[in-house]
Amino acid sequence: MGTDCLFCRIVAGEIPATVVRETDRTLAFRDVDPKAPVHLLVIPKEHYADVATLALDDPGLAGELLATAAMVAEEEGLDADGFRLMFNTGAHGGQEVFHVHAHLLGGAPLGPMVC
Ligand code: DGP
Repeated sequence: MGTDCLFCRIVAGEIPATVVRETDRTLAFRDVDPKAPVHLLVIPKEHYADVATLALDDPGLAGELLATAAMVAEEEGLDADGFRLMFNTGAHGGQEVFHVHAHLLGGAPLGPMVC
Protein backbone atom coordinates (compact mmCIF):
# COMPACT_ATOMS: atom_id res chain seq x y z
CA MET A 1 0.00 0.00 0.00
CA GLY A 2 2.83 2.36 0.95
CA THR A 3 2.83 6.07 1.56
CA ASP A 4 -0.96 6.57 1.77
CA CYS A 5 -1.35 4.18 4.67
CA LEU A 6 -0.52 5.38 8.18
CA PHE A 7 0.29 1.92 9.54
CA CYS A 8 2.39 0.98 6.49
CA ARG A 9 4.39 4.11 7.29
CA ILE A 10 4.82 2.95 10.90
CA VAL A 11 6.03 -0.43 9.60
CA ALA A 12 8.49 1.39 7.32
CA GLY A 13 9.77 3.47 10.24
CA GLU A 14 8.61 6.72 8.63
CA ILE A 15 6.28 7.52 11.55
CA PRO A 16 7.46 6.84 15.11
CA ALA A 17 5.62 4.37 17.30
CA THR A 18 6.28 2.72 20.64
CA VAL A 19 6.84 -0.83 19.46
CA VAL A 20 6.52 -3.56 22.09
CA ARG A 21 7.00 -6.63 19.88
CA GLU A 22 8.08 -7.28 16.33
CA THR A 23 8.07 -10.59 14.45
CA ASP A 24 8.91 -11.32 10.82
CA ARG A 25 5.35 -10.54 9.74
CA THR A 26 3.68 -8.66 12.61
CA LEU A 27 4.15 -5.57 14.74
CA ALA A 28 2.63 -4.56 18.09
CA PHE A 29 2.77 -0.95 19.29
CA ARG A 30 1.02 1.37 21.74
CA ASP A 31 -2.10 3.18 20.61
CA VAL A 32 -1.53 6.95 20.42
CA ASP A 33 -4.92 7.58 22.10
CA PRO A 34 -5.25 4.84 24.74
CA LYS A 35 -8.74 3.84 25.89
CA ALA A 36 -7.49 1.61 28.74
CA PRO A 37 -4.37 1.42 30.95
CA VAL A 38 -2.94 -0.94 28.34
CA HIS A 39 -4.01 -0.27 24.76
CA LEU A 40 -1.92 -1.82 22.02
CA LEU A 41 -2.44 -2.28 18.30
CA VAL A 42 -1.29 -5.49 16.63
CA ILE A 43 -0.92 -5.43 12.86
CA PRO A 44 0.45 -7.51 10.00
CA LYS A 45 3.35 -5.73 8.31
CA GLU A 46 1.76 -6.54 4.97
CA HIS A 47 -1.17 -4.31 4.04
CA TYR A 48 -4.67 -5.76 4.33
CA ALA A 49 -7.57 -3.35 4.69
CA ASP A 50 -9.49 -5.21 7.39
CA VAL A 51 -9.69 -8.46 9.32
CA ALA A 52 -12.15 -10.07 6.91
CA THR A 53 -9.79 -9.54 3.97
CA LEU A 54 -6.83 -10.79 5.99
CA ALA A 55 -8.63 -13.90 7.26
CA LEU A 56 -9.84 -14.90 3.79
CA ASP A 57 -6.64 -14.07 1.88
CA ASP A 58 -4.02 -15.26 4.39
CA PRO A 59 -5.45 -17.23 7.32
CA GLY A 60 -1.95 -18.22 8.38
CA LEU A 61 -0.98 -14.60 8.85
CA ALA A 62 -4.25 -13.99 10.71
CA GLY A 63 -3.16 -16.74 13.09
CA GLU A 64 0.28 -15.16 13.50
CA LEU A 65 -1.42 -11.88 14.36
CA LEU A 66 -3.46 -13.58 17.09
CA ALA A 67 -0.33 -15.34 18.41
CA THR A 68 1.51 -12.01 18.62
CA ALA A 69 -1.46 -10.51 20.47
CA ALA A 70 -1.44 -13.43 22.93
CA MET A 71 2.31 -13.10 23.54
CA VAL A 72 2.05 -9.36 24.10
CA ALA A 73 -0.93 -9.81 26.43
CA GLU A 74 1.22 -12.13 28.54
CA GLU A 75 4.23 -9.77 28.44
CA GLU A 76 2.00 -6.88 29.54
CA GLY A 77 0.66 -8.95 32.45
CA LEU A 78 -2.88 -9.11 31.07
CA ASP A 79 -3.24 -12.88 30.96
CA ALA A 80 -4.14 -13.30 34.65
CA ASP A 81 -7.14 -10.97 34.76
CA GLY A 82 -8.06 -11.01 31.09
CA PHE A 83 -8.24 -8.54 28.26
CA ARG A 84 -10.26 -7.51 25.21
CA LEU A 85 -9.06 -8.19 21.66
CA MET A 86 -11.16 -6.57 18.95
CA PHE A 87 -11.16 -5.56 15.31
CA ASN A 88 -13.22 -2.58 14.20
CA THR A 89 -14.20 -3.43 10.64
CA GLY A 90 -15.53 -1.04 8.03
CA ALA A 91 -17.55 2.13 8.43
CA HIS A 92 -20.29 0.65 10.62
CA GLY A 93 -17.64 -1.05 12.75
CA GLY A 94 -16.01 2.29 13.49
CA GLN A 95 -12.79 1.54 11.62
CA GLU A 96 -10.77 4.69 10.97
CA VAL A 97 -7.41 3.30 9.82
CA PHE A 98 -7.85 0.89 6.93
CA HIS A 99 -4.85 -1.33 7.65
CA VAL A 100 -6.12 -4.22 9.73
CA HIS A 101 -5.30 -3.88 13.42
CA ALA A 102 -6.33 -5.72 16.54
CA HIS A 103 -6.98 -3.53 19.57
CA LEU A 104 -5.58 -5.21 22.69
CA LEU A 105 -7.10 -3.55 25.76
CA GLY A 106 -6.67 -4.33 29.43
CA GLY A 107 -5.17 -3.39 32.75
CA ALA A 108 -8.54 -2.62 34.38
CA PRO A 109 -12.10 -3.97 34.25
CA LEU A 110 -13.48 -2.83 30.89
CA GLY A 111 -17.15 -3.46 31.50
CA PRO A 112 -19.61 -4.68 28.89
CA MET A 113 -19.26 -3.78 25.22
CA VAL A 114 -21.18 -0.59 24.48
CA CYS A 115 -22.37 0.03 20.94
P1 DGP B 1 -9.83 2.17 14.47
O1 DGP B 1 -10.92 3.13 14.85
O2 DGP B 1 -10.18 0.76 14.88
O3 DGP B 1 -9.43 2.28 13.03
O4 DGP B 1 -8.59 2.56 15.39
C1 DGP B 1 -7.49 3.28 14.95
C2 DGP B 1 -6.59 3.48 16.13
O5 DGP B 1 -5.34 3.93 15.66
C3 DGP B 1 -7.08 4.51 17.14
O6 DGP B 1 -7.30 3.86 18.40
C4 DGP B 1 -5.97 5.52 17.24
C5 DGP B 1 -4.80 4.82 16.62
N1 DGP B 1 -3.89 5.69 15.90
C6 DGP B 1 -4.21 6.60 14.94
N2 DGP B 1 -3.12 7.21 14.49
C7 DGP B 1 -2.06 6.66 15.15
C8 DGP B 1 -0.64 6.88 15.11
O7 DGP B 1 -0.11 7.69 14.35
N3 DGP B 1 0.11 6.13 15.96
C9 DGP B 1 -0.43 5.22 16.82
N4 DGP B 1 0.40 4.56 17.61
N5 DGP B 1 -1.76 4.99 16.88
C10 DGP B 1 -2.55 5.70 16.05
